[in-house]
Amino acid sequence: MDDFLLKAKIPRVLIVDDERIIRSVLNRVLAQDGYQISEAEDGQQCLDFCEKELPDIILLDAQMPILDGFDCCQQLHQIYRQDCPPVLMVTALDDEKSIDMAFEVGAIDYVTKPIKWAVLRQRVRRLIQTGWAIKELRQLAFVDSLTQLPNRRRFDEYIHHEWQRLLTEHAPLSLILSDIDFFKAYNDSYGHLAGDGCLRQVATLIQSSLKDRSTLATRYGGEEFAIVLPNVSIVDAKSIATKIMASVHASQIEHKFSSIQPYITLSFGVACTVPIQQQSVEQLIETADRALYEAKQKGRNRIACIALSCQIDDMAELTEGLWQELA
Ligand code: GH3
Ligand code: MG
Repeated sequence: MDDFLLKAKIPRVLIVDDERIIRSVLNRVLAQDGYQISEAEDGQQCLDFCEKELPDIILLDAQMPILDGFDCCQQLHQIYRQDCPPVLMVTALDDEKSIDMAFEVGAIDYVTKPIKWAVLRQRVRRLIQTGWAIKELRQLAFVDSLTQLPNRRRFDEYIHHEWQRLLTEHAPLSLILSDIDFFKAYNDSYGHLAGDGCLRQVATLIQSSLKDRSTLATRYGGEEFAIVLPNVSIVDAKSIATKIMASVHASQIEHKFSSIQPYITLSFGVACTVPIQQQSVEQLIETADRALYEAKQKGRNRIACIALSCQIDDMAELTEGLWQELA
């Protein structure tokens, strides 16, 4: 087995080709290198497989029934974005247009049939290593080491990306800012290490209250968390904040030094808008921050919502015009 394989988990290779004979030859050749190998017969089966487990590399045929390699590759990138496994196109098509199209839809490399096995094995090995290295770098750059949540840098990247996308989709973007109440008193009384543990616990509770793949919970800074909710109305964002609040309440993390309850509580600021050119991401963040400030002012352990602009249905559900709070 390759020395790099001994250092880490065994890479999973997904072979996608409608010809059984090609799949079985590729399988046999790559099995020599000790990979775990899975097979799919078309683009749709490839997407279905990835939903269950993301492989370390995908060897993708271009011409297949049901969903071809180009469309499949494009969809993989749309769904998994920066987490998309490297896609190596393996195909009989070697005309300039096909090659250009493969790279346009996000393939990382291209191998033409008839396959030169030694070249293919080296490419697969190199692409898996590169994919791992990129993953590690992203982890260092975009994940908060204390809570393991995505960090502020990732928040900035994601919210700007989603803003641009929803600007053309004319769909809502919600943001929840949440802050632990009386956390200074917690640190001062239980110690900084216990404070770190509490932050980890709260981060886990937030993360486990969220289901949608496009929702991103991040550590915004200190004891503050930001949750980006694309295509989510203010009413639904408020429900999600309520769910997190209930989950934190149910876990009863002791905080005898809080002025409101003997347990850890959070305050929430929820903001929502349907992005338009005349507004900015910064305005949405400022609005959520203002709502959070209101929640703190009105006694903490509550949710305040401000709609920067939102759908008519949502407006009808909000009392006091643009502003609502939940105790
Ligand atoms: P409020 O209810 O108004 O939010 O009051 P607060 O005490 O929570 O807010 P304040 O801003 O006064 O204090 C926040 C505290 O969070 C102070 C800081 O030491 C602590 N903190 C920030 N980051 C960390 C961290 O990474 N670990 C630990 N243990 N504490 C942290
Ligand atoms: Mg606080």
